[in-house]
Amino acid sequence: MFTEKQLLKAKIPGPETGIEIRRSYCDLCASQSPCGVDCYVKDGVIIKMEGAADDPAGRGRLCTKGAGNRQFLYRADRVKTPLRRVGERGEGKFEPISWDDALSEVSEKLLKIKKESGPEAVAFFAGYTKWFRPIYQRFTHSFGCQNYGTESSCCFTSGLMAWKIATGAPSGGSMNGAGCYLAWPYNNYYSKYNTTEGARKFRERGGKIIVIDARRTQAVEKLADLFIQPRLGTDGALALALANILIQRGAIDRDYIEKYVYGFEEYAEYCRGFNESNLERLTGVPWALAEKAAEMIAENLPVFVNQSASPMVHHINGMQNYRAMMALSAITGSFDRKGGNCPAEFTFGHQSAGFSTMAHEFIEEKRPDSKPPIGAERFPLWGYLEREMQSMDLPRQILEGTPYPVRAIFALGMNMRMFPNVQNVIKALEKVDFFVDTDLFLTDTAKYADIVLPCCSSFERHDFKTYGGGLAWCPRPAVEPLGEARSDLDILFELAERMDLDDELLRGGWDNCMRYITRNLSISWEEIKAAERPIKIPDFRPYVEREYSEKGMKTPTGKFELKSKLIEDHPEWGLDALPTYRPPLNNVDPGLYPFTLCTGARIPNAIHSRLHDVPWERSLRPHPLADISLEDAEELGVKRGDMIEVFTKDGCVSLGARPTSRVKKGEVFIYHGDREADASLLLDKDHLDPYSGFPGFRSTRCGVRKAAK
Ligand SMILES: Nc1nc2c(c(=O)[nH]1)N[C@H]1C(S)=C(S)[C@@H](COP(=O)(O)OP(=O)(O)OC[C@H]3O[C@@H](n4cnc5c(=O)[nH]c(N)nc54)[C@H](O)[C@@H]3O)O[C@H]1N2
Ligand SMILES: Nc1nc2c(c(=O)[nH]1)N[C@H]1C(S)=C(S)[C@@H](COP(=O)(O)OP(=O)(O)OC[C@H]3O[C@@H](n4cnc5c(=O)[nH]c(N)nc54)[C@H](O)[C@@H]3O)O[C@H]1N2
Ligand SMILES: [Mo]
Repeated sequence: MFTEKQLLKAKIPGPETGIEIRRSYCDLCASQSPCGVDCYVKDGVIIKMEGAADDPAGRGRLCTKGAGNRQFLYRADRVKTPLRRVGERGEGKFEPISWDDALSEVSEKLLKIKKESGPEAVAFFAGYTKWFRPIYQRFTHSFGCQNYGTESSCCFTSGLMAWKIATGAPSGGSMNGAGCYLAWPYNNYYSKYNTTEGARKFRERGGKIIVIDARRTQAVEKLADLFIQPRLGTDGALALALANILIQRGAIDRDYIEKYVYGFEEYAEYCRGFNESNLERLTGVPWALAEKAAEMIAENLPVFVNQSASPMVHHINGMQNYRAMMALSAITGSFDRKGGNCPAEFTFGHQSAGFSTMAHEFIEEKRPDSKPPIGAERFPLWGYLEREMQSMDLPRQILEGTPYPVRAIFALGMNMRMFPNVQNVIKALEKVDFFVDTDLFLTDTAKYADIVLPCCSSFERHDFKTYGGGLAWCPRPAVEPLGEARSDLDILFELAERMDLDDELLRGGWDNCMRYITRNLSISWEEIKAAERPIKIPDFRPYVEREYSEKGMKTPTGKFELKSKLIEDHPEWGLDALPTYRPPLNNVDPGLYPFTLCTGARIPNAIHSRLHDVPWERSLRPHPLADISLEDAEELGVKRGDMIEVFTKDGCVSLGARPTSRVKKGEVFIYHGDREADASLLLDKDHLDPYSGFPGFRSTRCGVRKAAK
């Protein structure tokens, strides 16, 4: 028998120790369908966390980031009360205030600005965090404007827009049933660890994997049957060349194209321009390798194309490159069949779970007839398709006041380094009349706020989650919120009440909203809420092959549009209807800036601006590093760990060099959330994709030199 002391030391749950296991989830990255976590709770404190074995997403595992959750949650510098700024913006001097004072001040100031300058003078922004989004968007609408915008202005949406214009729907599907997985690009060992098992099993079953990545990554070593390494941001030219080879060799699905594809002839003609004579010059990829890839695709249909949320679209030509890649799905007849990319519908937020909810109606019901959202004029395709703020244009609009002035920002978790050119974002934060930020920590961004509201982590709140295969779950708090922290939604509901918004649902709180959102289901909100674990929703409808194609796609022509009718019909937008290719780099002197900079390729131990201050995570990479090629390191005379400077026309950062054979000569890779070597300082505020508004985070001309001692 063990003594109580031994049991406690081993953290064994039970009546002897008073340790209880409560199920919660990690909200660090996959916040749509996150990894379940078993929290070992003693006296209201989480003393241990483990991946929950029966969880549909994590299946018992936690990644490098997830393993640091307890240190993240209990960081000593959690903000525990609302704060009011008493020093200069950015200085970091605040005084604690009561919730009552904080929320009165927020509602009074926002209502005053609304009265003086109209509801559009307030921008409602959210950073990475996604769990509250449908409710937050409705909140913005009920306030009277459409200036709801998020981190999705530079993540995922550009690809989503590409699918929407081609097929009228978001894309789902999986490699189950595929012959070939086009991992373009894919390094989930770092970015989405819980999905790598699926790729490994796919390959074991005989599936072929082609990894197309600007670096030789872990995924290349573990999974690739074929590896192609194009230069950064040149993927569009490669995709068009692959299409050209497939078309020339007749390795396409004529029948599918005839029935379901629009614009094929013009597209095929355009693809002819990407051939043996220019491919290597445009992309760095030898023609023979492209031929090999095309053969592998043709011999292993259907092909499933990876839906990368960022690397493909973090370029000023990103959306067009993405369209060129997706086109391969259509011309090979892989679209809308098992093992290919399939049309899907969002269930809640951006998660497709195979059943529908009323989330869309919930948001749209209160959409006001207000001025167009920020960025809609500058990025008309975004404005047309997304109908929310293109947040990349927020700093500009604040500073220039056109097409209308913006005087206040209300933010849930804003990180100014998320945007290109943080210098410019700071100018905007200094200019606004009122800035509220809600966060767990007093971040460098929150230091510019007038009021900081303390919010809680996933372990301290209720939530609603859905998972592919028709599952839904309503996690409950594992512990009470730290200090006076509140959940973001509780803050919004209380503000709705205080601002007297004309919205019964919001003023009725969480259950009221969720009852509305789930009211079309044949299971009640109360039943979903009562379940301890994710449960199957009876309304789940399995995917039916080719049903969507046969019914007619939700595009102007009813077909998969290789040539966009929508863009064709709007010549005033100045955009191309075909997935045309143009080079990614900015127009500065290549003599001064001979390298190409990629900021943001994921590292295992950080997520954007988060986890850098979590000791376990930080210990894995104590100082910011730049990956450069062995050849460049030699030419620059730098060894591993030597300090180098990476500079652009906008700024300069110093960081350690990490010479590696993974990287191509002439390219430099740095991470983007470090405050000591802030990638955002290096980026041009106007280096943006005219189709989507997405920044060219991953292809900017730069210089590199050895730092003076
Ligand atoms: N240069 C460069 N920039 C990039 C990228 C890149 O690759 N390169 N990637 C882009 C992409 S893809 C993304 S998704 C964005 C990331 O978007 P960011 O918004 O930069 O993401 P984070 O830094 O993870 O989180 C922002 C803040 O949210 C706070 N937070 C965490 N949980 C909560 C919560 O529950 N409520 C509230 N209110 N706050 C919370 C965190 O403490 C943090 O301060 O960055 C983009 N920016
Ligand atoms: N650990 C960790 N995990 C994360 C995040 C994090 O910050 N940290 N962020 C989350 C978020 S918000 C997102 S959006 C996802 C992104 O997840 P992923 O899509 O996996 O994105 P990355 O790791 O940035 O890029 C994948 C690969 O793209 C390559 N690459 C970069 N630019 C190009 C290019 O122009 N062409 C080609 N062919 N390859 C290129 C990089 O070398 C890299 O190996 O990760 C999520 N998961
Ligand atoms: Mo992202």
